[in-house]
Amino acid sequence: MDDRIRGDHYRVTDGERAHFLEQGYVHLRGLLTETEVAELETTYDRFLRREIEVPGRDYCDMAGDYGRDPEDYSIINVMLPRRYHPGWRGNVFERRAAAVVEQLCGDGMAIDYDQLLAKQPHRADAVFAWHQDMAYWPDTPDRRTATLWLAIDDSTERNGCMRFVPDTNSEDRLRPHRPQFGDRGESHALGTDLRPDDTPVAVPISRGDVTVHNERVLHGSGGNRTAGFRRAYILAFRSEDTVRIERELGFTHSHNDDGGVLEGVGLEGETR
Ligand SMILES: O=C(O)CCC(=O)C(=O)O
Repeated sequence: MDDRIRGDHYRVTDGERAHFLEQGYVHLRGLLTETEVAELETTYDRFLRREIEVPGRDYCDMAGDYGRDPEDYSIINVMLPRRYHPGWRGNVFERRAAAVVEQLCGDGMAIDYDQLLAKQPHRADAVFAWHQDMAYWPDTPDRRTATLWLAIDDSTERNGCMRFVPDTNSEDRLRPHRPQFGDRGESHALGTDLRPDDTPVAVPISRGDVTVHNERVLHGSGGNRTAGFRRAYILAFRSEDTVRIERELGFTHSHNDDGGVLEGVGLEGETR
């Protein structure tokens, strides 16, 4: 076993922490062992086969509108798996992720939401538009955020690994975003255009590795040009205070909530 792992703990180096704080993201190798990933994968695939019920729009396509036939989804998005499968709460990914987040962000952090994003094989259109997560979320005083993106499959440039534009987290203003597939009642995805001087970095990672990013770094991913799935399991942590404020607003990250989409948040013309 990797000497960075001790039970639920995973040791983050000073260099990795500095990379996260300065560039807005970091790649952490071997957060989970093969045995640990394989155990999570069993439940993950039950979600994909729809053996675990996920109601309404919490099972949707992030590369199309809500009306798309599930058989034709390009990026299967399962929102809030721990809500629909309580047996996942407290799993090894949640525990080890919490240890990472404490080292990157300090204490008083909580899971805000979890999510599965699976790109179907041979789907050039399984493109996740360039965005900053903050464009989707309410503004709150405590902006600490760490989103862990766990690779269930090796994630490569050919199957659509994560790409980041380093240091965009330190820009004063959020970029202007717009809905990608109709209005926000018809699909969830928001996107923004790259600027000529943006220099994206592709971050291929192995099964069991994570990338961790903050709420303001610009990121996205390309289509899947391979014969296999590109499966990711995501855990987003924000401060306990922020999560409390979100819930008071009725914002739970469920696409089924009335408060699931905040009108005007992050859209073109808004400055924050
Ligand atoms: O899985 C992807 O390709 C994109 C995920 C993403 O944007 C996120 O987790 O914030």
